[in-house]
Order: sequence, then structure tokens, then C-alpha cells
Amino acid sequence: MLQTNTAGTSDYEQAIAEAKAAIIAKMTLSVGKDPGYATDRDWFVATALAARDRVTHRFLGGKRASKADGKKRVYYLSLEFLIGRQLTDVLYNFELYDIFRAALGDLGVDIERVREAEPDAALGNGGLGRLAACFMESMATLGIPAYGYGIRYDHGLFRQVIKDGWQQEFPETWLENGTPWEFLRSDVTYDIRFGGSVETKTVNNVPRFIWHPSEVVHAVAYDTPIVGWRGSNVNPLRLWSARAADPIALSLFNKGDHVGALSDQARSAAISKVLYPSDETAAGQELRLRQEYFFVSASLQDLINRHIRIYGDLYSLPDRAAIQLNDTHPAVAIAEMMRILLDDHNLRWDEAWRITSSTFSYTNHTLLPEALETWPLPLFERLLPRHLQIIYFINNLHLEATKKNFPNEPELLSSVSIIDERDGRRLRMGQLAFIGSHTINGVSALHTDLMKETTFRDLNRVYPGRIQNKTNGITFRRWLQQSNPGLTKLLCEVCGEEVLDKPELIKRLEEHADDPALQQRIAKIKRANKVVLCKIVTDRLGFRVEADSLFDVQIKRQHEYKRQLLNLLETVALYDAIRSNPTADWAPRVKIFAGKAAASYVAAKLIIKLANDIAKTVNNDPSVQGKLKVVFLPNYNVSLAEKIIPAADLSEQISTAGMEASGTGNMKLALNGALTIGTLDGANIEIKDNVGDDNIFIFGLTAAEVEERKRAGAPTATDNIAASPMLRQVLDAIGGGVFSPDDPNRFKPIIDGLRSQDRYMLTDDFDSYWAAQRRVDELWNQPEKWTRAAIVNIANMAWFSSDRTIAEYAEQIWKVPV
Ligand code: 26W
Repeated sequence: MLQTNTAGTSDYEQAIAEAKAAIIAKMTLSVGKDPGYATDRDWFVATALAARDRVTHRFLGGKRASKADGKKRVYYLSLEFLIGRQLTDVLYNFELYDIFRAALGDLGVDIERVREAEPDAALGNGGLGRLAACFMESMATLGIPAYGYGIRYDHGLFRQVIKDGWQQEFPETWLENGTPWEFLRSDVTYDIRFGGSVETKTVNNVPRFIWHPSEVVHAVAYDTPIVGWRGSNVNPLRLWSARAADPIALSLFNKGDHVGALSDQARSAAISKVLYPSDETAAGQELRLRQEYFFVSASLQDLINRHIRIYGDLYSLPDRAAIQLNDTHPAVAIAEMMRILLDDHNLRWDEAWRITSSTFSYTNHTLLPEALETWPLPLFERLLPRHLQIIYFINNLHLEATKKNFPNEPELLSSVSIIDERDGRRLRMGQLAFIGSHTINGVSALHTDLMKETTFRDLNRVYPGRIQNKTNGITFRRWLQQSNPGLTKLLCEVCGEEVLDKPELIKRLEEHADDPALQQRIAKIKRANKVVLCKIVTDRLGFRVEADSLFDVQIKRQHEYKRQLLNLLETVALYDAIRSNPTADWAPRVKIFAGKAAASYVAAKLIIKLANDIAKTVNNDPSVQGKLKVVFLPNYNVSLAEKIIPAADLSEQISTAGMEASGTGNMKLALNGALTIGTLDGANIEIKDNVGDDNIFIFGLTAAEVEERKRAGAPTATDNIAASPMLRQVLDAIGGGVFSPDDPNRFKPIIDGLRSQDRYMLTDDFDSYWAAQRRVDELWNQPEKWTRAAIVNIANMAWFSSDRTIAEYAEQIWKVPV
């Protein structure tokens, strides 16, 4: 029941009036505009500032509380936080969304337009960065005192434009007009040092090492509050921005060299200028190493300061702080922590090592060899000479112990060593992160098993029991409640309002899976979401797609192992098949693709061009009208994902088995009622275990079979192609220029690659993929059964909440109470 106050208005009306007043005050006093002249962006800023005020009280309150009760803190170190837009997140989690929508409505402003005016904070490439964002939200929700530490990139992931079917990259400028969410903390600034030399001195018979760096850069903190569900708790995401220590080199400036005086500023600021856009390939460039050390050093100085301020010394650090390394990107933190303890605090090696290795833990996100970070020793030594010494020392002790424990296995040493002696001498950051951490985790059950069998097999023998599994998860607040309000409302009705706090109650939906009335409601919600996506397609691409078609969706970074190409081969086969047999029972389909390729990834960019060329041919062919359309939506990002996911019927998760560490898009799509077509890879396996074999379309080789075939070397791609007339026809068509009449040889490299090497085993899986797609058609043509399967999917996804994942990290790795 709504309360009525003395003025005779309800609390709700009162809240709307207050929100309105707050927005108007911000518009006038902070944005400095008369509301009559405000743009959508002005409304966004005013609304965000009004919302931020509410957050700030909670934010400061939360900080005081955890300081007072001496709770252990979690520090999540990540080079990427792909948080996307924040307005809806903040309003929704604070349960202010309806109030602010009404307030804006009263002011004649549509909240949807205001939402769209916020630039996407694209401070990440893909899954790893988005996972960090979901984890931050879950930690706030569960009341875990946590800091996210990363870099405040001036330019996030590039903007993708498709021109004549080709990907073009443009700089992304989310900070162009500032962001209302962050607080600059100019008082929180640290010196970050690079280069120079190390002096050795003996003091009282003890060797001491003094680093004389040749360069100093400042790291300045910016805090963005991360709001937990129901505003329960607010944690900071602290991102570092680089500034020159001596911004205008006064000596040069005074000599009249004004330009030269600014060059130092430019070199320093370059560190936080741009996110490296390469996903799954370690580029090994100097600027990247500078970025890694920059944010690691600032973050450790910051958390050590805090610890000493509260607890006086560093001996208790492992009891009060857990530091999680998000992949190896921050692994240099192991050496930096040792340096601080040894050189700045004069601790003994053993004590420093105890503190370090009981504070750190490391998450591995990929086993692809090209993604495992290594640094050439000369580069590392030039930038971080003292850290290299420390790493040598760590490595020596580690190899000595290994030798002692495995006296008869000298070959073990080269595989567990931090230094890779082949291919020039290189530092292996995975080895360093493993050795310096108490716990190492993989991100799905299969991935963790493979870690133990492949990349970390030998380290796992030397340090048994360190590897754990923590299957990824997603925050339901963003990926269900905000992005699919229609479905959320239904879940509240059917499963009870508590479902918003206890996702396991979604299971109740399954009791109604056979109820035609519920099936119809679910189908109606899906259709409404599809209509919204249809409009986006028309607005951005200028053609129409039918909401009654099956929306078959593959949205993720473009990478060969993710096999967008396999989907395209099937698209061409389907196109041929529909044309030769137009009256058969084809399920009308819209194939939807979206995803960026790294700018330098030539093969992936050619596959984007192929998708667009196929789209052009298929969409202009009247003979498949109403049966097949192909859509490539440009500039995939979090905001676009929020629109595509609730509208998807089929979720393509078709990586070569053993190659996708987990996947998290697979979870978002299934939670929103899309059925998965996928290989037994990553978290697909666990999705299958939860939703049941009848409600998922599994095909292809297993990871073990992939391994076996690679070892045996047979059958080859040639054999596979010879055995599949359909595949041969598809390859001939693409290779022969059917989709590229203007340049018939354009796709020859793709086809030649498949015929000769087929590294990702598309030809092994093609027939079984085709067969699985026909099972999809068959189910689609029985709408009640399809919707039933969608319901069972939704009902069984609760386990994939990142609240569950974070609770597991908290209990089993960080040892913090939840
Ligand atoms: C050093 C270059 C580089 C940059 C990023 C190498 C590797 C990466 C990441 C590990 C790429 C990534 O995002 N990996 C994805 O992480 C997700 C979250 O765990 C998983 O769900 C995906 O399967 C994995 O590909």
C-alpha cells in the first residue's frame, strides 16, 4: 500500500516530484542550460548527476563501514572493464527507474532517448572485460568490499563501420564530453617509474638493491561507483589515468622550446590513451607492457597504503586483502609486490614471498598458444630492470625446489621455468602468475580440466591442488531484468517477486512449461523483443526482416576458432538447398551476425567481408524471399547486445571443441529463452547439463576427439570434403566467386585455407552441424514444442548467475564471508 503524506500526495508522487526537481536543478546549475534548450545529451547528464547524488551517499557510507569493521577486501585487477552504459544500471539497481522515467516523462522527455544518449564505456574487448564488469556488480550485490582496478582509457574499443562490406576502424571517443559517473581523485596520485638501472650495495652484510629509474609518470585515480542490486552496497571501480610528472618541462619551456616542452606530456599520457584492441593475440609491444606495469604499480601502492593506514604493517596483508589477477595481463604484480616488500619495506625474502603468494590468485581465460603472454627479456629488462632481477630469483628458487622434488625428470625444468629458452629468451607470464598465486582457476569445467592436461600440466604436478574451477556467470540484473523487462515481469508473476533476489526460483517456471497460456505469453514477449530488433535492422541497414522468422544469432568477437565461417558455410548450403527445393518445409530464418575483428587480423576481416557479400546476394534474391535473410549488424557492443539477446531464438556457440574457455554470451542468450546450437565446448557443456539434452542442439567432435584427430592426422580436410558433396558445392561456390562477382578470387584464401590446413576443423564438423540445423528447423515448425524448450532453458539457467560464481570465489579462493 502506498503511504499518503500530510500534503495529501503519495510517497510515489513525492518521489517523482523530488526526482524532477533534482534533474532540473542539475540541468540549470551543473549543465548550465535552460531545460527548454536542452539536448538529449544534456538530459542524460542532468539525470545521471541527479542519480549519482543518491549513489554517493551510499558510496561514502559503504567505505566508512568496511573500514570500521576491518573486513577483508577483494582487489580485482583487470586491464579491461567492459561496463557499457550505466544510467539504467544505476537507476534500476537503486529501484529508481520507474520514478525517474515518470519524472522525465512529466518534463516531456522520453527516458529511452536519454538512455541512448549515454556513450558505451567500451573499456574492454570481449568476454574477459565483460566478465570483470559482471563480477563488480555481483560483488557489490553480495556486499563484498571490493575495488576494481584498471585503466581509464581515453579511447575504448574502436568503433566498427562496415563500408562496402569491409570492416573499418574509427577511434572511439566516450570521454569526449566527459562522463558524469566518475569522481576525479587528484589527491590519489602515485609515481610510476620505468627504466634506468639497479645499484647493488651491501649494508651490514646484507645485499640491498637500489633502483634508479630514468622516467617517472603519474597515475591519477578516477572512481566510478558500482551499485549492487537494491542499492545494497556500492564499490569503487578505480581507473588510473596517466599524466606527465613534469607536465611542461619548465626548463625547456623557459628556453622557448614550447613544443619540445610538451613532448614528455604526450609520451606519458600515451599510456592511458587507448585500449589494445587485440583479443586472443599477445602483441608483445612496449606500450602494452608499460600499461600493464603502470596500472599494477598504482594499484599496489594504493592498496598497500590503505592497508598500512588501517593495520600498521604488511604482515597481515593476506588476512585483509585478496588480489585477483584477471588473466596474466596484471601478472607483473607478483614482482612488484615483492619489490615493494623487499626494497621499500626491508622485509626478508621468505617473509615477502609468504605474503605475496598467499595474497594473489590468478584466473586463466584462454589456452590458445597465441594468447599466452610472453615478453622478450631485453624489452622487459630495459623497462623494469629491478623486476627482472626479482623474477630471476623467484625462478631460481622454484627450479631448485622442482629439481629436488623431481630429481629424475630434468626435462620438467624447461617446461615449468618462467624463462622460455626457445625463440629468443622470453618471460612467460602464465608461469609467473601460477607460481606466485595460491590458487589458479579456469572458467568452465572443461577448460579447467584442459588446463590441468595441457598448458599447466607440469606446473600442476609441481604444485598439486592449486587449480580450481570457477565456471563463469553473468549478472541477471543487466542481462535479464534490464534488457528483458517483459520476461522479468512474467517471471515475477509466475515465480513470485522474490525471483529478483533468488534466481533459483526461476525453476518454478518449468512447472508451467506445458501450459499453452504460458507458452503463448512467452512467445508474445519474444516477438515483441524481435519487433524492436527489426526496427534496429531497418534503421541501420535499410532493409526489413520479418519478426516471425527464426532469429538465428551469432554475436561475439570475430575469431577463427569461434567459427563464424562454419555458420556462413551452412548459410550458403541452406541458400542453395532452398533454391533447389523451394517448397520444402524450411524454417524461415534471419541469420544475424555481429562482432568486431582485431584491426590487424586479416583472416577475420575477410570473413566479415564474406558475411556481408553473402548477405548482399541472399537478401537481393527474390527466390528466397521470406525464407532466408542475412544480417551483419555493425559495431557490436554491450548496448547492441542488450537489444539482440532478448530477441534471439537460436544461439550459435559453435567453436572448435576445446578452444572456447567458457563463453558468457551463451549464458545470456539461454537465459533469455534462445535455444543453443553448439559444440561440447566451454560452458556449453554445463548449459546442456542444466537444460537437458532435449532442449539444446549439440553437434560436432568433442574436445577429446579433436585432440585425437590432430594427433592421428587423419582424416584430412581433403577426405572430409570428398565425403561431403554439399560442403564441396559450398566451397566451390564461394571460391568460384558466386558471392564476389566483382572480384571472383576474393575468398580464395579462405577456401584454400580450409582445403589445405583447416586448423579449426570446420570440414570435420560441417555435416553434423548441417544435421543439427535441420533438427532446429523441425522443432521450429512445432511452435509449442519450441516454446516449451525455450521455457525449460530459462527455468534452468539460475546457476549461471555471477552471484553464484562470485560466492564461490569468495568462499573458496578469497576466503571472505558472503
Ligand atoms: C594479450 C592479448 C589477449 C587479450 C585478451 C589475450 C587474451 C585475451 C582474453 C583472454 C580474451 C578473452 O576475452 N577471453 C574470454 O574470456 C571469457 C571470460 O572468461 C571467456 O568466456 C571466453 O571463452 C574467453 O575467450
